[in-house]
Order: sequence, then C-alpha cells, then structure tokens
Amino acid sequence: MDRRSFNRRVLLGGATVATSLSLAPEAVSVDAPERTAPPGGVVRHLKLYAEKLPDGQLGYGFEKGKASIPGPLIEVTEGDTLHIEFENTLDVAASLHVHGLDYETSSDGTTLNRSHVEPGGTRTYTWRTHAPGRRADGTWRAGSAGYWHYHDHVVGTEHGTGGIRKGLYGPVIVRRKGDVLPDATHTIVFNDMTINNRPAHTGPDFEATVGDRVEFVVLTHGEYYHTFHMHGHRWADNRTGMLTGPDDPSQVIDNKIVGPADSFGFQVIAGEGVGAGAWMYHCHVQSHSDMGMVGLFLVKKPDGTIPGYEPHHPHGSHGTTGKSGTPATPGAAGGGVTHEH
Ligand SMILES: [Cu+2]
Repeated sequence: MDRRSFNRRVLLGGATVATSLSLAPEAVSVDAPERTAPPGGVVRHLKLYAEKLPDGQLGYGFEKGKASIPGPLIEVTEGDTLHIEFENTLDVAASLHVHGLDYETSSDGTTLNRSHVEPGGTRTYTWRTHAPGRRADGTWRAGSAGYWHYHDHVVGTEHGTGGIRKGLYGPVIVRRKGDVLPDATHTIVFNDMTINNRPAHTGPDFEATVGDRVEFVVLTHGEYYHTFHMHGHRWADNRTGMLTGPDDPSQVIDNKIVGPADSFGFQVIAGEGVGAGAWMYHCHVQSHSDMGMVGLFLVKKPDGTIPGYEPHHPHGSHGTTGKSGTPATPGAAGGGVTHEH
C-alpha cells in the first residue's frame, strides 16, 4: 500500500541498491502503480491565520500558534473551490493574495480593492479553479493546474513588501486529475538573500530515502534574480516537472533562472541513478551561494545511512526537516490539503 516501502523492496530486491539503480528504467517500470490526483469539483473550507513569530518574523498557519515560513501547502485539484477564512492576528492590516487561481476582486487581497483585513479582523477569501477546455470561440483555455503561491499584499506597503520580506508567503499546488502524486512535498523559497527566511548557511535540509518520489515547489520573492540548482537530480521544464513520455519535447534541466514571484515545481525519484548521498541544492549565482543560499537534499539508503555524509552545519540546532512548513494534514501526501471524497 505504501509506495515508499514498495520502492524499497524493489530496490532491495536487486543484488545491491547500486545495481538496481543502474537499471533505473526497468526499476521504474516494475514500480507500483502511481497514486494520482482525484477528480476535482470539491468545495473546501480552510482557516488561515497570519501571526507574528517569536523571532519577529511573520507567518501563515492553519492553526493559531502554528504559523510557519513558508506558510502551509495548499493543494487542490482543478475544479475545486476553496473558501479560506483568514484571520489577521497582527497589529497591522494584512491580506491573502494568490497567484494562478480564479478569484473576484473581493478576494484580491489588496487595499486597492478593499479586500484586506484590519488587525484582529477576519475575511473569507474564495479561490476557484478550473480544468482546461475549449471556449465558445473555439480557442483553448488553459486549466488552473500548476505550482502557484500566495502572499500578503498589504503589510509595509500596498504591495505587501514588508509582509513578504518577513515571511508571509506560501505554496499552492493545483493538480490536474490523474497527476502523479509524490511521497512528500517540500517548499524552497528564495526570498532576497535567504532560503525560507532562514539565516545563511542553515539550509533548510530535506530528508528522503532512495526511491522516494519527492516533489519540490520553488518560489522566489524579493529584489533579486536567482538560479535554482540541484545536484544529482534533473527535471523537465514544464508544468509538472515530469516528462509525459518519450516524445515529450520539454527540456530536461538541473538549473533554472527565477525572479520575484516566479513559481515552479517538479518531482524527482530520490537518488535515481546516483544513489544515496547528501545532495546540495543552491542558488547558482556564485556570490549568492557563497553567502549561504544553500541547503541539502539528504537521500538515505534504506538502512537510514547517508554515504560520506557527516552533519557539519555549525548551527546544529537547525536539524533536518521533513517538511518545508507546517504540514497542513499530517501524514497526507504532499503534507498539504488533501481531498476527502
Ligand atoms: Cu541567488
């Protein structure tokens, strides 16, 4: 039932893990059937808080006292509708503004449209999504599916510059019915010269076991351009980050240039073809990586070890996190909002 344990069994079934990995295409072909996104059309209600964190930064959270940077993953399927009751516990006005989804100006999250929330106030934002389809005039309309994000648009300036700088942002994934679901989802946000607003050289690090299907959502905020690079793993530069078949013309990359408010995502099979290890991901603008825009994708062998890796971060307390933020639904695939049909 659990794909991860199945994957491990497949890999352990070979003479060695390395041997199995060298036969990656065959190993993949005998893999368990993928779990896929359910049909859309579900209406969900969420509660979201904006809070001040103990260190003075700001975060979104699904529960009071549980805010995180980045905010929790919000995950839906095309056709779903979300009603998000947003409570602003800050002492300044704040909001919730989303990219990529359908919303009316009353859910824009801007002072321009009077859709912000005063301190201590509450407002329900409605986000809708739609599947692709043909318009009446025959042209094709894109669906909502993609890697998107939400952020404040009010704190500091009418563009939310202060809120974003302090951590009021988070990931949104809109899946298409049938999309392959990952074993875990992690969010990486290049925000000015930080990753996820953390101190330089402190990750975040993400753990997986060889064979896990791991999804990364990569967002950018702030003033600079960056180039996201991951060692040992590649992805397709398209909507899902995965090739749809042998004829998919998408470019396969391991480095992508991003600028403020960009978002993309992809899935990798941890250690596929390369094995377990401590794999760096970092901004590849050289001065940025030198200044600490780097973290680790820690891919463990099935026995839990990581060849050649000794934790050496000077800030030992940052540890390794399994999730980018506070999981929306503990144990749920993707650590986010899941469907309950
Ligand atoms: Cu950079």
